[in-house]
Amino acid sequence: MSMSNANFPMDPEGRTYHVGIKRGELANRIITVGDPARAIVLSRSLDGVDPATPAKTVPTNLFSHASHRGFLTVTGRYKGTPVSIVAIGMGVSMMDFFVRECRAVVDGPMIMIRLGSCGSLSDAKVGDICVPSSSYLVQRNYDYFADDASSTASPYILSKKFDADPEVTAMLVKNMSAQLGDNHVWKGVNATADSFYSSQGRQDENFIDNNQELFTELVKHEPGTLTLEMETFLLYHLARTSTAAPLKQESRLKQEATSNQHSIRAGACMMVFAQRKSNEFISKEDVVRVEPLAGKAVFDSLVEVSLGEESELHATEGSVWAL
Ligand code: R1P
Repeated sequence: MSMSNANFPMDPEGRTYHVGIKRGELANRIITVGDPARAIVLSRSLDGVDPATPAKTVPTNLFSHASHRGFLTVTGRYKGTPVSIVAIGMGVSMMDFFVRECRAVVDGPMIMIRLGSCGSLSDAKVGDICVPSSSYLVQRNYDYFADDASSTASPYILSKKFDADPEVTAMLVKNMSAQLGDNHVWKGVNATADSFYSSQGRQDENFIDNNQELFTELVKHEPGTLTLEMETFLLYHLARTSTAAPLKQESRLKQEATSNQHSIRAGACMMVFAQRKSNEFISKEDVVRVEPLAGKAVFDSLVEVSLGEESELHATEGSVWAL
């Protein structure tokens, strides 16, 4: 398919280049996951789904679109409210494609909540849920490893923290506790790493990583560090740097009145898959038990948060959830 506009490529139908969605296919309330299989599990909680739908299949009453770059979008309703699920794969680059391309095809305020998996640096056990109220970025310092490196800089660079939306975080903690019990829900700080291995302190004898002291450095940088994963920082960062909601023409005046607001509210929660202190990894049975419960808590949070009157600006006519 030919694209136009090198600055923000779209096809003649208005589909974005990577996520592959167009106006009318995406709700302004989105749950984002890494694994497409998780998106399909979560889609079973949406309204009107036939419980006999075969596993690994998107229910036929929902809209779904799989893009050529590996993004899967599912749109339907939860308790009557339009919601979308978008599986993005792994890493901050994929989060960047997701947030920017979804923002480009929806009018008005949006809420985006990530339901991911993570490693725990704290006492949170495999199968527990962590809800980060903020996140920082851990980047491999490539220059440190250069042949002519002369600096005494650290092999890993740790950024400042960016915050989640406090109301979304509180809602997630409340709804996760209702699904899984208070003693399985943890609140704290997340570290998003730019890789799964070296920047998360994994030891690999095939490479020079100089990461033996990384966990100590993370806790020194931010004592509340609970978790390590690969996307949340960028979601919080882009929400914080989003400009005022792009509204329909008739609402421009209202937009001017609220021009100092960000158009995206973000939150995240992660299931602990890897316990980095005990070196334990989650069982398949625990994933099957926890994923749908965590998904319901996120959907409940997505639809309970008020986006204000602008959230009704979507034309449901011509949109996939009006079918
Ligand atoms: C690594 O295995 C992947 O799992 C975690 C990390 O952030 C990374 O994307 O999250 P997801 O399960 O959401 O993909």
